[in-house]
Amino acid sequence: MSSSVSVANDNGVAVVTIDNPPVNALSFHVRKPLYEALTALRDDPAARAIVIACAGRTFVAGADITEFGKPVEQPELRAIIALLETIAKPTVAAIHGTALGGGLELALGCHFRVAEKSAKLGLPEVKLGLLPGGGGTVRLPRLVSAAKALAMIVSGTPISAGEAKAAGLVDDVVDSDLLVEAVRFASEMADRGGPFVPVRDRNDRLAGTDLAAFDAQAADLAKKVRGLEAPLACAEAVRNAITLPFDEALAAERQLFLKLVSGDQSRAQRHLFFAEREAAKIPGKDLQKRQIARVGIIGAGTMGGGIAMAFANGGLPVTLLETSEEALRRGLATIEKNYAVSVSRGSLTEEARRKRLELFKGSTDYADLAGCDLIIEAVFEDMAVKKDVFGRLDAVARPGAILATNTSYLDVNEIAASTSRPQDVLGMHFFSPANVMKLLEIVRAEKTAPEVLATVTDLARRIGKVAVVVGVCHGFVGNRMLSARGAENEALLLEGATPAQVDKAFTDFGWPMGPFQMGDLAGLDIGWRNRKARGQTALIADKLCEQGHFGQKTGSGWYRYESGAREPIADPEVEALIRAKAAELGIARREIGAEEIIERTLYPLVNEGAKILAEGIAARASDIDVVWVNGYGFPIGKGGPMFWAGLAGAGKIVERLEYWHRRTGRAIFEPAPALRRFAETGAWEGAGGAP
Ligand code: T1G
Repeated sequence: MSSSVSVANDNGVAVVTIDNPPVNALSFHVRKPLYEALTALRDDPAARAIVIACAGRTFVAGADITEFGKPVEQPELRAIIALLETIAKPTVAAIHGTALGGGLELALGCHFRVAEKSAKLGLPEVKLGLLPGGGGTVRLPRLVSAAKALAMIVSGTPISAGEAKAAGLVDDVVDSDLLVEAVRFASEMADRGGPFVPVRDRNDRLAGTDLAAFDAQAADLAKKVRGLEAPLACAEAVRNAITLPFDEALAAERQLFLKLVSGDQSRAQRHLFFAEREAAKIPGKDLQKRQIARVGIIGAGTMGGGIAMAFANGGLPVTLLETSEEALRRGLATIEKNYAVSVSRGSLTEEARRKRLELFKGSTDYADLAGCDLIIEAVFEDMAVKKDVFGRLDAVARPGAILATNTSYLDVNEIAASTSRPQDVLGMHFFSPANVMKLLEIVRAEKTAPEVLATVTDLARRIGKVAVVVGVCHGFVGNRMLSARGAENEALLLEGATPAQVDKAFTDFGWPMGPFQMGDLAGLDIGWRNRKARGQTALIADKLCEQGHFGQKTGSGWYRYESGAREPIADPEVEALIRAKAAELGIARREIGAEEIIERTLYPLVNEGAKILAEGIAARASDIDVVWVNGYGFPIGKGGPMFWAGLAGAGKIVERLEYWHRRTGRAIFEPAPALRRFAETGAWEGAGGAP
């Protein structure tokens, strides 16, 4: 056989082992020998049964995503599964790690599935803008019911081996010796004798499916997809499994798959899949990562408390430091309340809550941080306060401890320089709520040691964060580009748009909400305080704040809110204020369409990204995409601002920026040289490259 597929005979049971590190993806060089092995074993009298297993850390984690968009080499996965279903002797999939996508579909081609207790099984194709293309939408419902299959396929979330057993997806769950147990199972089946019914011919679970209930479930799921095609295609394919004969449903699945795989949304989501993994790679050979066994957090406010929870959720003990017992008690009480809410919502068990709270140690004494391997400061956003904290940290922290600041804006180099160990200092910019938001901007200061970056990037994965390393500049990558995206917001209002029109252009584009509704959610007073601190103004927003309209928390901001409700209601007083300001400034108002709104907000966003790339603040264009998708709600179906620029046409973006630059004279519209080069070459500088 080949290096990727080997066959052994264990007392008459043929064991076919796939070995294609790191995740046994079903690349062509696996599919071909696998097909040949199964063909040979089908008619081999020496093989009474067949077990398909994988070497390494996981069962097959799917088709090879890097092969999508390229000419398909035969045999395809579907042919291997069709072959499997012609085999009369019992076939068993031995599942460990993660059986995902094409991997689970391969297992569904077997008569039986035996899984290790810790295994996970799922069809996550929807997260790549696809649907299961190897028969998963037609075979899975035949085992677990249409409703369960719909939930699994539209969410893409894997289930545990235990849940899979309960659902009828796997036949046995074993604690250990998976291969021994799978061979024993296969041998017993062979002893018992056939006929062995392939999944394609098992219709009991589908018979009597309540189609109306199914359609209601699908309609409910469709509400949450915000313009993404794949979830809707997934629901349609599973419905076909209920209403059509097997082969017709399978053919329909194929057509839906081919349409999605060549579409922009899937290309965007596949780009993000690899971009997130690329972002986590720190240049430098054999970097010695440091041990992180205990974390210290300074400041138990909203950010400090959320950060502490993120680490406890990742299983790490946390020392939470505050200036007073009273402040500490307040911070710990908020954490306890947050966990209690999660338990009441059923997203956390009582046992897990208890275990996580045991990981917290409160203190008001800096000396208690001496045992921490990483200490993150989350205190008031003031340079003098930060320097004082880092000076005290420098005195108590053990040698080799990593010192991090959670600043959103301040100069991390200046903070590092206030210690005797700048090589151990960096920024860890969490996003609020820090225990929920996935993005972590890791800010590399001039002297930050590479192994410190590598240690913290690794740690980010351990606590379920998506990490991106960025350089030091005002607002780093995310907030700096956010300012560019928002620079025209007020001008658009003064010239004739309403907050609702601007927000609708954003939600139609695919954002969860527009800038004005987002402002009201976050609180307009935060931006107001920052502007005042930097001597900047915003004509209308400042006026609203002076009148005490801070957004949802005061019941009115850019919109009005019924008491306690979150639904924004257009406020005629705000529109009157805008009109009055425009008249005062002699600005003629006119109709402003969605296209113009997107041009004057998202084109400057891309343009600022190009500057950031050229300055080396971001190493790759794809890093910027990861920041915006995971931290600012940029629609995943568009791949992030830099990927989207390729889809939208960089030439057109440059042309329209030039137009607005000529018309307004405003610097944010002056096309950046890196954007012009992207328009010419189709490739962004840096490792990211063109879509
Ligand atoms: N194809 C190609 N490369 C893959 C891959 C795949 N399916 N999965 C992972 N890799 C690479 C990844 O890029 C990284 O490379 C390395 O493996 C380790 O991955 C017909 C249409 C399995 C849970 O969506 O979710 O089947 O950066 O860093 O954190 O219906 O990888 O080292 O060079 O993520 O331990 C469906 C995708 C495909 C699962 C492991 N399957 N993979 O996580 O490691 S579509 C998926 C994952 C399909 C069929 C269809 C995770 C993982 P590098 P990693 P990890």
